[in-house]
Amino acid sequence: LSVEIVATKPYEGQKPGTSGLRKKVKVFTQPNYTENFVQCILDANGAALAGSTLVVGGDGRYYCKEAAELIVRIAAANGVAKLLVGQNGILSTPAVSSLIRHNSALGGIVLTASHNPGGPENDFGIKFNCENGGPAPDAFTNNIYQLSTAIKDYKLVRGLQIDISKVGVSTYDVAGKPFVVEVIDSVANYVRHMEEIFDFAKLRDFVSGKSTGKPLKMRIDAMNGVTGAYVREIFLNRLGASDASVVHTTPLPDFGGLHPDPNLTYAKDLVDTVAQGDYDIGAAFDGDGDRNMIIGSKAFFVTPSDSLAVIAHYLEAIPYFQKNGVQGFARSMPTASAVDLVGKKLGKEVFEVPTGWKYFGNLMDVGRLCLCGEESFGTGSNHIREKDGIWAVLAWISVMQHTGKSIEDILKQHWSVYGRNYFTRYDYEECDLEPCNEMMATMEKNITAAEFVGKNYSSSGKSYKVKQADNFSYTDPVDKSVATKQGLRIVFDDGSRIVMRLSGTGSSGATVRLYIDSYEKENVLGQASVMLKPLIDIALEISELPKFTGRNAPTVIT
Ligand code: VG1
Ligand code: CO
Repeated sequence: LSVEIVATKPYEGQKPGTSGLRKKVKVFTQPNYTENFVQCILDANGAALAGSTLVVGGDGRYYCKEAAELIVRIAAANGVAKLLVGQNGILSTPAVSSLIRHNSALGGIVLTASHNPGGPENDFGIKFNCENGGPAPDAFTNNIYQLSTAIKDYKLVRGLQIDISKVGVSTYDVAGKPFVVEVIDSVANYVRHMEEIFDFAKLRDFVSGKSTGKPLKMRIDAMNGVTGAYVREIFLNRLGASDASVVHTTPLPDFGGLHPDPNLTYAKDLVDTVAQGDYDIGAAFDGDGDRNMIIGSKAFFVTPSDSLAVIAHYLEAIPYFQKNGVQGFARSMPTASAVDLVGKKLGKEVFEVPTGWKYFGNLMDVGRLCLCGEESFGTGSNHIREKDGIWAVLAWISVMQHTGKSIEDILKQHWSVYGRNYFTRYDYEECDLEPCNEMMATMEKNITAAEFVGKNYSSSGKSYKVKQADNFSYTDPVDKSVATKQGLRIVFDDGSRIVMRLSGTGSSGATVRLYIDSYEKENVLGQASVMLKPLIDIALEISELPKFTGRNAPTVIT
């Protein structure tokens, strides 16, 4: 087979966001659009690319298969020695991360727009993960973007025929050199990895009811995303849960019209079902399987910030940590600081990084971080370099088994020890970009003015005094790289916080995210929406959000 050089022209806007490049399918299917971006990803690897192994797979959304086949032809032409491709192009994001690490691959190309809706009219995405299994850091993605603005041609082995629907190894001769494509079972490696981390025998006895006399009643909703295949193998086949425990387990190109974003709005079906039934635990994942939502009996909601703190508290219940020890913890800046309190009590380092999993990788690589999370339903550990939805559910079932308590009781006990961080996030989706930029600029100017610190704000009988305000910037403790403008942040005297930033994962317009975090030592059993109302009103006043966006209510509350 021979290599063809195809002339092309740059497209504007091939700039990866918080987690890869995400655009409408119609954008990706323009002539050479995907080809350009893939070529730039490969070029960004420089000399390391020749003779390397790469992992390729995605969440099964519309255009995944076509893109995977295209990547095979472009990678072959660029001197890559071997590709590991998920069967039918299917691999969850955590599975890709695990595969990269287990195969000492140079990296992986993940085909997903994560929690964004799929289908011909909706979103597609491409993300590159590096050698450590984690999302490419800023310097790397900036390089991809720079290359995309100047690309003149890409390489292609047009005649390479590949059938990714069948597991097996194919070897090709590309310009005199062997090129290997191994189509792999999408779930086998990941399931093995989970079995190394958790005590599956113990969990099986717990789930089936052998050790308690009563089967654990669960409802696991894969929302027609990629986790379906993994969920069936792990919860049904390995842990012996009943068939009715899992739903929506067929990955579909348009997610069957569902919006696989595990939160109280988009996973409403799960929440309603668990609220009405006699379930012990409910869980849902996003399209690519890195996010998770955990709810207890009667749909008792566990905020992701609390979930992280509870898992941190009980890490000793998980064999992986018994064996490897417990290093530090971390959370993204907008995430409520519940885990900080656990870290303090256990004498562990706690890091606060910008939004996006790529910022956790370095700390894990040098052995300072073993557990981290984000308020956006992301939880994970140093077993891989991505957040991991199924891992989080297995961690929670381990905690339930270990304590013998219900999810609600676990939380209530946690709050009685540590106090409670009430937290909410308001999303204003698909706003016009210009007024949002103006709003952020105005607010930044106001909150960084000298007289802002010390100011008092009151609402509904509660008063808050500004202690600190800035646009968050972060210096990576390991490689000293600096990330600036990571979100506007107002911290009050009592530790309560208002955070505001624009999303970096949308495919059109602007999404404003407003995060509210308020700590209470004693008053831990209140209702979050009531407790946070005064601070929300203050945030809307300071930001003048209704004026700039024309919105009087958020599109999603989590
Ligand atoms: C969002 C979340 C962020 C998460 C990112 C990727 O980013 O807020 O915490 O890391 O999505 O998650 P943004 O820039 O839209 O706020 V995933 O599951 O979509 O890869
Ligand atoms: Co995701």
